[in-house]
Formats: sequence, structure tokens, C-alpha cells
Amino acid sequence: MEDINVPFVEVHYVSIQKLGDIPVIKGDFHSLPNTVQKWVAQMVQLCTPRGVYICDGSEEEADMVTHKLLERGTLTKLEKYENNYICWTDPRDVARVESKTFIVTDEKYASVPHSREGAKCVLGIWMSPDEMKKELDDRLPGCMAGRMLYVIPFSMGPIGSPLSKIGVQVTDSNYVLLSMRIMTRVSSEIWSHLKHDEEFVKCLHSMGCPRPHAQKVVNNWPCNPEKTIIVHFPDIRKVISYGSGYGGNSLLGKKCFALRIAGRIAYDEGWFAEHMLIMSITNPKGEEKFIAASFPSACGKTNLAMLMPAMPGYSIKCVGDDIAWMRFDKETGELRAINPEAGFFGVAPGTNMKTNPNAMLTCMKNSIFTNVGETADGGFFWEGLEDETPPGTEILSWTGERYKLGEDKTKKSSHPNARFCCPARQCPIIHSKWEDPAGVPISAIIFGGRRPEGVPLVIEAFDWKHGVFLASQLKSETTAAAEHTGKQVMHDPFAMRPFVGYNFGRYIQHWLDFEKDPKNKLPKIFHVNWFRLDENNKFLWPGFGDNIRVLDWIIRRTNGEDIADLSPVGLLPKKGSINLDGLSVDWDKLLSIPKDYWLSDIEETYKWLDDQMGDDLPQEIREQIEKQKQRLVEAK
Ligand code: OXD
Ligand code: MN
Repeated sequence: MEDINVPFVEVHYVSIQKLGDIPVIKGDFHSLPNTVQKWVAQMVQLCTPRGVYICDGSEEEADMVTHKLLERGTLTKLEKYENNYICWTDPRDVARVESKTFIVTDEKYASVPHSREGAKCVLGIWMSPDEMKKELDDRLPGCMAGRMLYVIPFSMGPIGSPLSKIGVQVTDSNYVLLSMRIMTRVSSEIWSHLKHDEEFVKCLHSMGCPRPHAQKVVNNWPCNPEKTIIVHFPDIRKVISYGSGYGGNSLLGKKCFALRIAGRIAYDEGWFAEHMLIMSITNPKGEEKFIAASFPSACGKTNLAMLMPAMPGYSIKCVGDDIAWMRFDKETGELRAINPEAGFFGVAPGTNMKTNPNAMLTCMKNSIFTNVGETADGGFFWEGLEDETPPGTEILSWTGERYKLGEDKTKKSSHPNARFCCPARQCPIIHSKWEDPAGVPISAIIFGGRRPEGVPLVIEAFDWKHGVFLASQLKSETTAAAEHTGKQVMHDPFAMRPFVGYNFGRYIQHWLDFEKDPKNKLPKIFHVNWFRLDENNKFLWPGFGDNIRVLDWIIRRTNGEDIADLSPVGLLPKKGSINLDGLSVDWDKLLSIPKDYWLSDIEETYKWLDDQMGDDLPQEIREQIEKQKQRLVEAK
């Protein structure tokens, strides 16, 4: 595919530190790898910033940018901590925008599956290169006028690891620069890894707010919500994001690169880029195992990745909380995983010293908080911290309202998708191997979602194919991480619905195909549900630290213990095989498989998968569905 939206005019270097007439105000442009010089020069010519700043990842750079943002009022220092800042966005720019996220390929079905006629495809939005060129031509020329263009070299994964990949993001947002420094490895060391013109992912981001401003800037947060567009070009490994400064829309290393573009690279190269946490569990005998677990956004991945075990003698270490890149080792057949990120961008509301003390301790310094409240003594506050904050504490909410804690229960301090952004290395339980270039060996893969009804605490797949089917039928109640409203149970296969950068049917086939290589040691696959409700809408399972009980069962299954019974939907724990000491839970309700529920669920799921993917839905998945139906019909 040809690159679009690059100017055709040759760039002439007027002097060493000028591109055309735009000055390079920091860094030596000519020391950059040739391919980077060429692309940056094109971006400069297109976006016409007032200057170019080549980032080196140093502390001085962070200080300079932080100072600028404080001066401008975009950031406020939280005096209670060391180097912590708070930021409020324009209320129109608060979450990922899936409806404005596109994949561009010459051929439509390289990006999206052949949905059945009349079905609205929700597994990605495709646009042709020609149409997209018009959209971008309408937005990009001059989009950085009056602003600085920052060139950010970054590595996803430990710098130099054979499992890592390199990106270069140009952006006109210094908030994005600060956040990218936390979420990825930003360093001038990156350039030497691109010396021989190796491939890098090109990431262009603009807030879409050239100066002088055409519109009023709200909260010192420039953005352009009417024109926001997030575009992926998987064939040429490129991302263009315009109009939003928020999270996954603008920190392009995260969802855009590490999932959508890397997913496509993984498809081409034979590995996985997944929406998964990575953690280790050590049992009282000192045996350690690593697992990867996939849940839709805002379903507790960060909490699980940093769990404080409620059972004595167990310990948890965190490798990552959102994304896993995994490949089968050619020699040993083991599945090895790295966390490509360097920070946590976690949902703040609901996080506290009970639900996730490790996350709280991680963000006590060097962190940025977006759309949370501030206490009068310069602390952060969000819904969920009430028990840790004295009643009567004065709060300034993210919308600028002042109130006293406990006086008016209708007041909300934070947006439901408010975030903390903090360095992973500060996590008290970060694993000593979290940056091991060789990755960590994965023994089990877990999928899960918020399922208020019908779905048991844990199911083990019969085999790899059945596991891929379990992941394909994943559903979850919607959350505030994207623009969806209301509580509805939505299909979210593999927790990747918003994040796959190519035809979803091919993605599922890619998973199935790993079984074909007999050398691959396929991990066992599980499905968990912490969120089942009883008839009074009360959770049947305590969750959080008690989830160790389920993880323990899973690990024992990977060791081959005979603690599972057959059921029509998979293997379930034998009664008594999950340690429930000290808990009072209704086992029968928690593990039941209501036949009517599952029979109607499988019909609905089949229709949905077939509508969405049509003939791209792999035959093996159809067979799995038929088999499950059969087992359910035959069950007593
Ligand atoms: C995230 C998300 O920010 O999944 O991790 O939305
Ligand atoms: Mn996520």
C-alpha cells in the first residue's frame, strides 16, 4: 500500500537546524536515522509547527515540559506527593472513541470481516485509502501551526529485546509527551537501534487545534472533538490520530501500536499481541507460574494483576496490567510473554487501599492523574476513596465544583473513566523479570468478562480449539472506558473487539493455527466470571484478593491435578476443590449452568458471530458451537 497524506514536495534543508524555515529547537536532526529524518521532515512540512523538538527521554526534558504545562494551567501539582500532577480535560474528550477509529487498507476485507447483509459490523471500521486521504487532507495541513512538534523515539518492550518493537511519535501535545514517557521507554538510545533503516512504527498525533484557536479551549485542554479521527494503516505500520488528547486516542504506543498495528505484525510474523495482563503466582511450596489474562476494558485487569492474596502463603508478582506480546519459543515450544508497556494507565474510580493497595502505592510519585478530584490539602480523590478520606474534606471536582465529602452524596469528584498514569517500576510487587528481554513463560491463559447472569465462576476449556471458542464467545457488561452508554452485556471476543487491526475471522483463525505446530506447548485456557449476581443483585463471589482461590485452582489444573468435572460448557471445579476457607459462598449458585440460559445464549452467540463474520468465521468455531449445543441438549 502506498503512503497517503505525505507532501510530494522535496524537503530542502536550509541550514543544519532548520527544516525549510521551521527551526529545530532541540536535538540534532541530522544525527537521526535517514528513514526517520525523511518521515519527520514530511510531517513538519505537512503540519507546519513553529518548531521541532527532538526528545531524548532525559529528566531535564521532563522538567521543562512539566514546567510549561504548570505555567499554562494544564497541570496542577499535587502538593501532597512527590512529582504528582493532576489534569482536567475538555469534558468532550474523556474516553476512547471507537466510532471514530478506522483501519485503512486497499482491500476492505483485510481490515474487517465479511459481515452478513443487514448486520452492522462492530469488529472494526474500514475506510479506503482514497476516502481517508480526503478526511486527512481536510485536517492535517497546518494542524500544528503555532505549536511545537515533539519527536518521541520509543520502544514497546525492553529496549533491544528481540520481542520489542520501535516507534516514533510526533505530537503537538506536551501532556502526551509526558504520558508517553511513563507508558513507554522514551530514549535517544532508540536511534542506534534504527541505524540500518530498520522498520519503525510511524505515529502522528495532533490535538487538531492550531494557533490562533478557532474555538474556545476548555480547561487548557486543546482538542477538536467534532473532527477527531484515529486512523491505522497496518500495511505500512502507521498511525494518525487527530483531535483528541485522551488516553488510548493519543498515547499511540498503547492501543493503536501495541494492539492494532502489532496485532497485524503478529499475524504476519506468527505471534500474538493481546489485551492481557501478565502476572505470576507463587504457591506456599514456592512454585511459581506465570499466567496471562484477558478482560474487556475496566473489568479489573489492573486489580487482578496486582492482587493481594487472601490466602496465606501465596504471593503475586505483576509483569503487566493491559497488554501482552507472546510467542512460542522455536527451541523449547514454551509460550513467552513480554509487557510492551512501561507504565499503568489505570481506571482510578474504585481503586483504593482495599481493592488495589499496590496500584495506590505505585502512584504516590511521578504520576499524572486525569479527570479525578483534588482535596484541599493537594491530594487526589475519586469515588472509592471515601473510607480513606476524612469526612468533611474539601474536594474540588474535575468539573470545578467545590464540596465537602459526605455532605451531598450526589456530588461526583471524578469522571468514571478518570485515570492514573504511573511508572510500572514503582509497583511494590513488580516482578524482577518484568523487563527480561526473553519474556516469561506462560502456563495458562484466562479470559473473562462482567457476566451478571448464568456464567459460572470458572470454566476450563476441553482443549485449545474449545478455548479459542470460549474466547470468541466472550461477552461483558459495558463500562465507561469507551463512549458506550448504559449497562448492556456486549459481545467482546477475546476482549479485543475494539483493538483488532485486521479481519477478525482471520484473527480467530490465527489463534486456531497455533495448534498445527506440534512443537508449540499450548497453555490451558480458562474463562472466569467474578461478577455473577444472585436474585437480590448481590455479587455471589467476593472477588479481589479472594480471586487467588480461583487462580490456585487454575494453577493446580496446569499441574494436572484431578480436580475438574465435565460439564456441557467445559470443565468445572469439583465441589470442594476450590479452597473456600473463611468464606461463605453459595457454591451451587456460583457454579450452576442453567440449561435454558446456555441454550438461548449459544443460539444468540452463534447468530452474532455469524452475522459479524459471515464466511470468515472459522469452520472450527462453527463445529465447536454445534458440539456445545449437542452437549447442552443431551445434558440432564
Ligand atoms: C485501557 C482500555 O485504557 O482498555 O486500557 O480502555
Ligand atoms: Mn485496556
